[in-house]
Amino acid sequence: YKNPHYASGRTTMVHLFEWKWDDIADECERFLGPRGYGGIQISPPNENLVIWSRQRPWWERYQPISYRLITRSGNEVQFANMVRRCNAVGVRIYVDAIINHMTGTWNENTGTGGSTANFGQWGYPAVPYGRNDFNFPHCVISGNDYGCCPDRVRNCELSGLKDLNQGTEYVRTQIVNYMNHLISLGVAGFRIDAAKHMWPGDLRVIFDRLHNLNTAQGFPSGARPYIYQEVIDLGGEAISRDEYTPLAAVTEFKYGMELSRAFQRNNQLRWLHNWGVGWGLLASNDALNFIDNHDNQRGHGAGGAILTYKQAKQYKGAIAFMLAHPHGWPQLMSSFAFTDTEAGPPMDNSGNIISPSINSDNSCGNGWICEHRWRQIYSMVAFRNQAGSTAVTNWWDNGSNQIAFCRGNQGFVAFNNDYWDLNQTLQTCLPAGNYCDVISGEKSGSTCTGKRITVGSDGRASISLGSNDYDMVLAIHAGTAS
Ligand code: QV4
Ligand code: CA
Repeated sequence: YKNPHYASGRTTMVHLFEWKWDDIADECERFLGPRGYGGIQISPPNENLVIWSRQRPWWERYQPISYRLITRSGNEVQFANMVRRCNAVGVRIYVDAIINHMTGTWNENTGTGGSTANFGQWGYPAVPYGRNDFNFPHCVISGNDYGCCPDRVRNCELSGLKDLNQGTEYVRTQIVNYMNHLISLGVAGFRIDAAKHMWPGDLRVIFDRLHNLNTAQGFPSGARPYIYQEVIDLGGEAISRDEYTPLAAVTEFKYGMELSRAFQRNNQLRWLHNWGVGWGLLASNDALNFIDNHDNQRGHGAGGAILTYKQAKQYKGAIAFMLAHPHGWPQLMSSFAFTDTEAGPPMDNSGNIISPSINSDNSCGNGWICEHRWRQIYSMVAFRNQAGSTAVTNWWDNGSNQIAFCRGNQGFVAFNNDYWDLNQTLQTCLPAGNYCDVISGEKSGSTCTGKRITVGSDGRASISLGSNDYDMVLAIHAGTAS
């Protein structure tokens, strides 16, 4: 369950938070496929409770009312189309699977597909689930429980969300059927929402009953779904990520927390010389790495000052480091703009999501940030693809916040997060020639719109990064030679 089954040469997925299926299909064909993206995490595709009383917050999608594939993002026909069109251009789809719970208790009780619920009876007729399918006696997780009581974290309600009992055969079957339905439609794997709140033994049974990936959609025969479990483990809790790595991959929340600290100058970049397990991170193949996710970019989930699109220069620095460094499997966040941390995506008065518009400079409009379309970000996806399995070599630092390293003889990257300029002759490990920096510009045809770097026959080049430059990163790779 730890192989994302990317198409050959691809390495990176992006979370297209709250995007509609038709728009994702277009985005695969016009941008993600051609730019070398490996996959997409989509918002939960199953029917959720409609919560008008809170102006249709983004988090209504984390309150399932059935496993029918009908949401604000689209219906089952649109879903199947998206998966097929994305797979056809080498981009995989990973589903955010909400299997720990159903809805909370609300006055409204209708779903995005018209299904209803009877909260007082734990009744979800469109599955169907009833009282016996939920943990009993009823209890709600409190903050203290995380420190002491794994049984309460797993058998009580997370934020009042009705807690399914995955220990029963019936519940397991409903969940497995839902996930196998998605596999039959061609998805490549799953994010397991709230995995910490389920027993590892129950998850193992569920994972082992999943079908192999659909060979008709280009997967090799015998391929198991890629699974990454959402377990927030920043240390100090009764439940550890290590209980889940024997099953499948795990979200590595320490990754973005530490890099956000460093790129906000609360730690020096030079200490990143042994980034990886030396920092207490998960083993590389176990880790789904990211800087921000849809929760912590808006103060939900794990706390801490996480970098987001709102601090663009530092954020692009942290993202570039993540994509330049070989540890783990990276995931990018693609956001809609927000100030209200509860607000849902751009929508019209009827609650329909408004599609992103695409500007001539590749950026998005209509309230969508589209970090994945920022040149400094998509160019580093190409850098990572080019670097492949090469190691970090020739680490250099100035004893402070200026660092540089090579990826074998495929790529070279430098960072300047100091208050003074970087002007150094550094070893790039690349063959002699002219290269185009993919951060300050890009190579288009035979011209370079960014900084031109000349690598000598000894592999060395003169590298400049002003402290007031628009970006703090410089990156060249074998794919940008001229
Ligand atoms: C409220 C009260 C409760 C009360 C309940 C009574 O707060 O104390 O018991 O009413 O019904 C929303 C509201 C929340 C409300 C709840 C139930 O914010 O106030 O409870 O609904 O109706 C997202 C949001 C939550 C949201 C939830 C469901 O973050 O705010 O709750 O969706 O709509 C821990 C977990 C981790 C989790 C993280 C947020 O270990 O697993 O918290 N992360 C994942 C997702 C996240 C999602 C969920 C889990 C739940 O990434 O987006 O929560 O599916 O760290
Ligand atoms: Ca639970």
